[in-house]
Amino acid sequence: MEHEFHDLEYLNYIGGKWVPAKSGEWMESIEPATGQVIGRVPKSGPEDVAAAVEAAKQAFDSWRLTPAPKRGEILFRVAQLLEERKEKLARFMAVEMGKVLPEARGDVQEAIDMAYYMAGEGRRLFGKTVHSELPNKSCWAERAPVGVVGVITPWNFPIAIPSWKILPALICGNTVVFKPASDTPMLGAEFVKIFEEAGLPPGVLNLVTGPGSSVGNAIVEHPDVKVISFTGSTESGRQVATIAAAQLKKVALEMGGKNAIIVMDDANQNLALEAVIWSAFGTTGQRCTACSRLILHRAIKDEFTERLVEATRALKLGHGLDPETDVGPVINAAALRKIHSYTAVAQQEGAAILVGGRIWENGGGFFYEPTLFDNVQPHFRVAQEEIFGPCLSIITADSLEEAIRINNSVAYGLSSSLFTQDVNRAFQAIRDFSTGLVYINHGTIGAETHLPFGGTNDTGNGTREAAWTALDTFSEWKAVYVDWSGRLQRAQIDTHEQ
Ligand code: UN1
Repeated sequence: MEHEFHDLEYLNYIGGKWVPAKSGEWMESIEPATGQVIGRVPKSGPEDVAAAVEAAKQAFDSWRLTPAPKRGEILFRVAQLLEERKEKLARFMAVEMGKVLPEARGDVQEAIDMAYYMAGEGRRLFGKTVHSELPNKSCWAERAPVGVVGVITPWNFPIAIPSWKILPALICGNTVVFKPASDTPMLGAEFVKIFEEAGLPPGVLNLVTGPGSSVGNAIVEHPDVKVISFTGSTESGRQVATIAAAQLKKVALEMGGKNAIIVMDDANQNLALEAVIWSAFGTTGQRCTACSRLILHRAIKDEFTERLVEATRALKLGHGLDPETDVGPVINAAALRKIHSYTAVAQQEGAAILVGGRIWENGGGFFYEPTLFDNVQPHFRVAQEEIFGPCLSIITADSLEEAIRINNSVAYGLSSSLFTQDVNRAFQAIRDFSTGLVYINHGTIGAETHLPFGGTNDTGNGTREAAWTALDTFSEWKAVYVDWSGRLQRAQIDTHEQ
C-alpha cells in the first residue's frame, strides 16, 4: 500500500523546545501492516523525564493562574486544529497503528469531541456552595489543580486516549508530562504539535518518548509528579499503582476487559449479528471494550452461530488504508504470538475452532484471521483472559439469569451488552450487569466522551475517565470557609447556643 509516511523523525518536546534524548539514542516506529520501519523517535530515559518534570513544574504557576475560560479557549483551538487535520492524522494512524481508515477518523473525532467538551469546562468547572451551620459565614468547595500530571497511554487509541487525559488535566490547571506508547510515538508527537500550534505556553505539556520500563517508570517514580493517569494492561497498571502508592499519589487506571454480548431468544438477530461483528472484530479486537465473549440463548444458538460463521468468513484482512479492508493488522509480532497462543489454549480446553485460528502470512505484516471459538465453557481461559485480538468465544446459556451470571463471572468489569426486545429483561440487565458500561441493543464498543468511562474490578481502581468525572482525577477539592460575623464562631460548639 503506497503512502506518504516514510523516513520520519520526531523529537521530545520539553519546555516548549523539540529536543533529542540526552543519551542521543533512538527507537524505531514500525508499520504493523508491513513490518517496515517508518520513522524514529528519541529512546529517552529518566534524565529526559527529569527535564520534562522540571519544565512542567516551572510552568505550573502561570498556567494555574491563567483563568480557566482562557485555558478553555486554547483547548477550543486544539479542537479546531484537530478538525482541520482529521484526515491527515487518520491516514497516519492507519499506517502507524494499523486500524482501518474509518475507525482512525473515529479515533481523531473522539479527541475533537473531548477537546470541545473540556474547552467548555473552562466556563464551568463547577464547585458547590452550601450553607454554614453558623450565621454570617459562607462556605463552598472549589476545584484546585494538583500539579504535574503524568500521562501514560496505549497504542490502540493513539490520539483519543491521550486526549481523555491531557485535556481534562489542562483545563483543571495542571501541567503534563506525556509518554505515548512505544508502538505509536509519532502520533503522540503529532498530537502534541497541535497544542503547540494552538498557543499552549511552553512547559505546560511535555512529551517524552521511550520504553515503559525506563520512561514510564521514571514518570511514576518521580516525586514531583502528583497524579498518574494510565491506560494499558492490568499487569502494568498494578505495577503503576504499587509504585505510586509508596508516594501516596493520585492514580487513575483504565485496564483490561473481557466484555460480553448476550443475545436472547427474542432479539433482533440481524441487528445483533452486525453488532457482534463490529464489537469483536472492529479495531481487530484491540479495544479494551471489544466483545470477546458471545453468550447465546440456547434457542437461537445454532441459527445465530451459523450466520456468524458466514459473516466472519466474509471479513477481509488488509492494510488500514485499503478501502476494501474490514480488519487491519494487530500491533506487533509479540501481540501476534500471544493471540495465536490462545488458539492452542482453546483447543486444549476442548473448544472448537469454527473460523480462523491462523496467522495470515502476507510477507512481513502482523495479521491474525478473525477467529471463532465454539463450545466454550465460562471458566475456560479463553473466556476469562483478555486476548486483545480478533478472537471471540461462544458460550451457551438457558436463561437471562444464567447469561448475566456468566457475564459477571470474570475478573474484569468494563462493558456488557444485551440484545432483547423485552423491556423487562433490559431493565433487569441494566440493574444486574456488574460492569462500568452497559449497552442495550448495541455492541460493547463506542462509548461517548460526555459520559463516564471506566470499569469495575480489575479493569480499574474506581476512577472514571471522560465527562465531568474526569475532573475528579485532575483536581483536588478545596473547601473554603469565609466568616464575616466579626467574632470567633466555633463550629460544632457554638451552633446550638445561638
Ligand atoms: C479502549 O479500547 O481503550 O468505547 C477505548 C469505545 C471507544 C474507546 C475504547 N470509544 O470502544
